[in-house]
Amino acid sequence: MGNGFSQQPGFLSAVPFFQSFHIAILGLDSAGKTTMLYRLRFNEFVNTVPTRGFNAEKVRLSLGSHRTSAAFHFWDVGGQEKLRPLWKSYTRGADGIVFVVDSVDGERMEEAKTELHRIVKTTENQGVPVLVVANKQDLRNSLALAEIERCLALKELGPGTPWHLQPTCAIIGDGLRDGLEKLHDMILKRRKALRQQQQKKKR
Ligand SMILES: Nc1nc2c(ncn2[C@@H]2O[C@H](COP(=O)(O)OP(=O)(O)O)[C@@H](O)[C@H]2O)c(=O)[nH]1
Ligand SMILES: [Mg+2]
Repeated sequence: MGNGFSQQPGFLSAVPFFQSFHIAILGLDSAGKTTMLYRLRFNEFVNTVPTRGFNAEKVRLSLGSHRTSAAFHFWDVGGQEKLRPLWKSYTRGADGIVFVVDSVDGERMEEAKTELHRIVKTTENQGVPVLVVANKQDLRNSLALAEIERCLALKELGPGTPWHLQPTCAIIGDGLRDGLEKLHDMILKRRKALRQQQQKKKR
């Protein structure tokens, strides 16, 4: 007899589609990752201390043109050099990566570029969308977006990795929501493409 659901696709499509995403927040130490996480979680500025391990928070956000409610599980991982080998374990199975850079730290832009490209090229991360966050844009001496795009060689991430560069100020939250909207879009597009690929294989 079955439960009849299969004959009633209209019923199922009326149930709001619940989305859940696993997002790894990476970047050099002091870029503003933890400040961003707490701004998203508590909607206020939280004074941070350097992250030794990781912070994890679940944040529910309404995104997209349909204002679909989605649960974001953020993993904010310490960015000090000795912690970077751990990044791989947090990006395993991630739907998206947020890579935060300090827009004032021109000296370490090259180092940020190396880490970004390394993590994106890890086999398990192939095709995972990346939101590159140019943080601390409130500071007078912050680098311009075009300059950051060039320093990080974003165009070289290859056609296989969707990315978006978002200017932000994590202490007041400017740009964070717009950035997440973009990341959400990129993740949904990728999921759709993967589904279509699987269907093709089945045929
Ligand atoms: N001016 C400014 N300072 C920021 C911003 N975001 C973070 N900070 C400061 O940068 C420092 C490092 O931030 P934190 O979140 O601990 O960096 P993390 O190591 O990447 O987690 C802290 O003193 C923050 O208050 C920002 O957008 N603008
Ligand atoms: Mg931190």
